[in-house]
Amino acid sequence: MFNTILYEIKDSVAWITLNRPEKLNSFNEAMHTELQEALQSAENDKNIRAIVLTGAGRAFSAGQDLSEVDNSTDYGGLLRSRYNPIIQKMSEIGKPIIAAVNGTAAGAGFSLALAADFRLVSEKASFLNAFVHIGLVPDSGNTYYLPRIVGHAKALELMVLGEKVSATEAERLGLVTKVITAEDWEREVSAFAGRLASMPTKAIGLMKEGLIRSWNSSLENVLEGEANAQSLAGLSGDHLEGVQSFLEKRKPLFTGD
Ligand code: T3D
Repeated sequence: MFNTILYEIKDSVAWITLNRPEKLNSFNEAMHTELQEALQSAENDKNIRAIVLTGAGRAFSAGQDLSEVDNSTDYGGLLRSRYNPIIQKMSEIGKPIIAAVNGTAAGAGFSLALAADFRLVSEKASFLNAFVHIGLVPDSGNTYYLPRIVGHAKALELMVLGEKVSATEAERLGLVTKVITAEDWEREVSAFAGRLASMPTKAIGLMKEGLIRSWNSSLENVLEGEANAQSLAGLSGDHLEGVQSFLEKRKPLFTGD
């Protein structure tokens, strides 16, 4: 039972909703703990084949709850114990994670969206690297993912200037899988999550792992990693089904096995 998030399972998709709308879904200690538990639960449940992370109300998340910190806060410790395990877990979960960015994503809320595998973005949403405005540096994987998505120069600009980025501009920068209108929001997010949940889950997990590994590896290591991953994917039921359905000229029915 959660107090700061909602956790629902619908049609093989786990929906995690950050639920402190009056505080723009900013992170307090309980929300960190509960998000960690929800992600773990979604990872453990083999019937779940996609995860949607979204926010209640008008924000995705405004990052750290600033009423919970002051000059005596051990920021490094807080990151190591609360934020970093969430970001690490998101990269390790072998299932696609969609950030359904319903509204403002600021500070660590922006970082959280960056750590997802896909970003569906409401036309009303915006991104804000808010850290600089309170004399902090981007954290929670922001300096890892942002330059990899938008390039070094643009990442530095977004970090240093801390200007609000609209959904349209974010799409232009490559931050967005798709911008969705308010009226189509729920239908399109559900359809996209459902589409991912019907795909070969093991192969998607191996793709996530391979992409992360490729950043710090030589070509030789990447080639070896791809060969290992393909050996695993080749043993999956979904591979068998993919080949059979091709030969039988029908649509594949993937089960995640
Ligand atoms: O280890 C560590 O802790 C370091 C880790 C840091 C990670 C971080 O995330 S640092 C960055 C923290 N986040 C921010 O600096 C963003 C602060 N918020 C804003 O800049 C603005 O609220 C927004 C741009 C996100 C939205 O602006 P706007 O005008 O739409 O809304 P608002 O009026 O500012 O906020 C609405 C309410 O939410 C308001 O409360 P009230 O007055 O109605 O009672 C506001 O105080 C509250 N709120 C918004 N953000 C936070 C927050 N309360 C606590 N913490 C927040 N981050």
